[in-house]
Amino acid sequence: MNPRGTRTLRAARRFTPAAMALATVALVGPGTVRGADDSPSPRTSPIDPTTLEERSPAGPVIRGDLLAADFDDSTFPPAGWTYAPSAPAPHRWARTTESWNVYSGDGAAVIRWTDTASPDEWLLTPPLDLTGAPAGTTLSFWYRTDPFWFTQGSNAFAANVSTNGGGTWAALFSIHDVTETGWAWRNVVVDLASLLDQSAVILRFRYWGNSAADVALDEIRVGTPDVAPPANDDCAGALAGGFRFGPAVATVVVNGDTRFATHDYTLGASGCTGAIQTGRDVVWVVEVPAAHRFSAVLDPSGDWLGTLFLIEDCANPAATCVAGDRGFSGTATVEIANETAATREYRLVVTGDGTDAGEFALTATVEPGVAVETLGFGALKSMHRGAPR
Ligand SMILES: [Ca+2]
Ligand SMILES: [Ca+2]
Repeated sequence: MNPRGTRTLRAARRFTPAAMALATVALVGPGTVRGADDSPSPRTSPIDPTTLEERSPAGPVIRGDLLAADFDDSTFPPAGWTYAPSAPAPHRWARTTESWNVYSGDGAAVIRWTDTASPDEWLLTPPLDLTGAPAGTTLSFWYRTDPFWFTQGSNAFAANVSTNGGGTWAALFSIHDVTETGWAWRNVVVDLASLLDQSAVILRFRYWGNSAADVALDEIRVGTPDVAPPANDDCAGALAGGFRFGPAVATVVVNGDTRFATHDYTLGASGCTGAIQTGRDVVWVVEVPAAHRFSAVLDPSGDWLGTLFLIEDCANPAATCVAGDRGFSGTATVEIANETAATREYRLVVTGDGTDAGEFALTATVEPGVAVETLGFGALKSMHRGAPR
């Protein structure tokens, strides 16, 4: 519980000869990845998302009814925005289409670190009239960097607000407040309640200082949350709301939608779907009686890759995932046989490959049918009694 001490320790390590050698390697460019915990991360965005990608829990989807900048169009800065670069390219905000620097869509804004120039780059939104905007009006954006490189000197990445035409700025977000956990996409969500009487609100995305790291910026929205998350947005909601398959023998078809869910459960790179799950997710409780099996088929509607997996512990999905499927064939299927003499309980998580999300139909089946030779005596007894009601 001493972040500053941790940073100091890591900074000190960074200047040992061995660490410097690693740093030199790390700066070579594409293909470099972060090493063990004690070695420094690269300052340039690692390009291998299967090795490093992680995303902060996504908040609710914010509609861009007052402002939406996705950098998907080739115009930069976006129409109505203001940007006067102070540093030479590429150490200034610019549009990128590099997949690892794009959170969603076709493009994002990116700025490259430097130790020779002294960038102080202000990317400014058009003035926004927030008078009359509803309660709950929120700024949301995604950025990707390693906060470690902003923990020394006067380097910073920040979001600020001005209500007097840029005369003075107040803080909305600072990278200095972010826990140092390496390269990742992170979501910033700021309630703008204190600004709803202001008619000319300018937001600033500022990068300054040298010897920091690259920052990518995407999906900037000002508006209200779109739709409330579904009741089974997480394990607690699934349990409380009775979103449940089993223990009764049955085949059930339910419809769902992950687009307005939050992202709660991540498998990590070695997850049992064979991919990293970074999408919004919804959950069902699964009870499988002794000597029964459970299967589920996810059928996404529309153009998204649905993924589902079964976990035993919501607090530790990666370590307790017992079945998963990425769903490249259109549908995704999981199956588990309970070969024990007791009812087993799982959580079924429906999510998307990468950050995909959408509507879906889910067919879930609880049925008897574990091969007899694998059963213990208790399970056999349970089978003869039939399925619990
Ligand atoms: Ca984008
Ligand atoms: Ca969720």
